[in-house]
Amino acid sequence: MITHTGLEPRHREFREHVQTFCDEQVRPVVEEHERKGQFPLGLINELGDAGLYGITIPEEYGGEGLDYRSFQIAVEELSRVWKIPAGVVSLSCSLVGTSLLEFGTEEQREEWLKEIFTENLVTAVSLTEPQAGSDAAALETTARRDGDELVIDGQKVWTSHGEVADFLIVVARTGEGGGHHDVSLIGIPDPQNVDGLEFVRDIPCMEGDAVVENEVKYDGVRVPEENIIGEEGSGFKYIMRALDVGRIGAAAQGVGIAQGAMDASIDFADEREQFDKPIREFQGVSFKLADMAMNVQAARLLTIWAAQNLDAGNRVSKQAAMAKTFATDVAMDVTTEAVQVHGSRGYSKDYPVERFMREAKGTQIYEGTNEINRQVISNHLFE
Ligand code: COS
Repeated sequence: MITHTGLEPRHREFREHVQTFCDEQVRPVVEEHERKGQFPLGLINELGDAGLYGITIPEEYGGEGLDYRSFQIAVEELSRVWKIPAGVVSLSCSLVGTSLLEFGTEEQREEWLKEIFTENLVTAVSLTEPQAGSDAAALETTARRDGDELVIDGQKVWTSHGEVADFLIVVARTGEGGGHHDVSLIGIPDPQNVDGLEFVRDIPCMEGDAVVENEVKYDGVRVPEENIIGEEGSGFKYIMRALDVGRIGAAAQGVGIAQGAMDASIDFADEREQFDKPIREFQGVSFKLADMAMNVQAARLLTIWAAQNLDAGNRVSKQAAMAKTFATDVAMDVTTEAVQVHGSRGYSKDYPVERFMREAKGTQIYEGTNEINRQVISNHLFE
């Protein structure tokens, strides 16, 4: 049965559960963490205890065994309050979860995937390099064989959660072929205690200091050759496939951020009075709110469509790119207008909308810039 909210009862209950979690565990800690520039490590355990970490990971590997529709709901509702925990959930279920679940060996799933989601471990993926961002296949980090070990050398940037991660996947070249054909994914457990692996710095970001984005140096890092995830040389396709899922996560973040900014704008426009009436009675404000409502709902429906396609077992490169691009562009527009509706208060840090605006900007860039995602969409139009 579909309810008037468009949610099946199980998804409606799940959404209420996430909202309760956000009210009790996330909302009270956002301000302090943001002010101190502290990554919310403690929240990850609480997410796990509440069944909100390994959402799409099968129960046999420590997850919740839920669908991507639930993933979309959780990431959206968390982002509506604070994007950082939503980003942790999204990355662990998508880039890391998908890579291990779909392409890892049974041993890797048993050993790594299960531990990540049983112990609520923080995960990271080292893909982007200074000269290989949008052109991901141009990466230069190498993993050369030495006996039954791999020796990894290179430099990465934008490794989210790197310095707090308990498990990391590095994307590196394991052959001489060039292009995307000799790229492999390599699992590195306990990356904080690996010789030659250095988290050089936490890149200061527009989003704020609580977010962790590392520059990472790999200087002769040795791991067993069994740490290659799935087939050697297939890593580029694996990470592209995982990025399809990650882009649905980014889309859900965009929807949540936009919804959070819209909620705040509605409250503010109702309370704030100028010229003896609430500012929502001025068309200059009320039309902004109407546009926000239309665009947020359109972005949500596109994201749900992408998630449902993934649940149906379809390849979702086009759908995920469409949802990601549209929803994150909406997030940027809505948050910018939300600051405007709040006037000078919106420009201050006393209200949450300036943070939503900073959060929105990142979503247009990570998980593939919106320009690259438009390229992915248009490529699929000619198939
Ligand atoms: N799922 C499965 N396979 C995929 C895929 C996907 N979503 N996307 C591409 N592939 C495969 C292609 O089918 C192709 O395989 P074949 O060699 O068998 O034909 C191979 O991967 C290479 O694809 P393509 O030629 O399209 O690769 P490009 O080097 O042109 O790169 C883009 C494509 C630009 C789309 C890719 O580099 C990209 O997404 N860049 C952005 C990177 C990004 O999102 N970074 C953010 C990281 S956040 S951790």
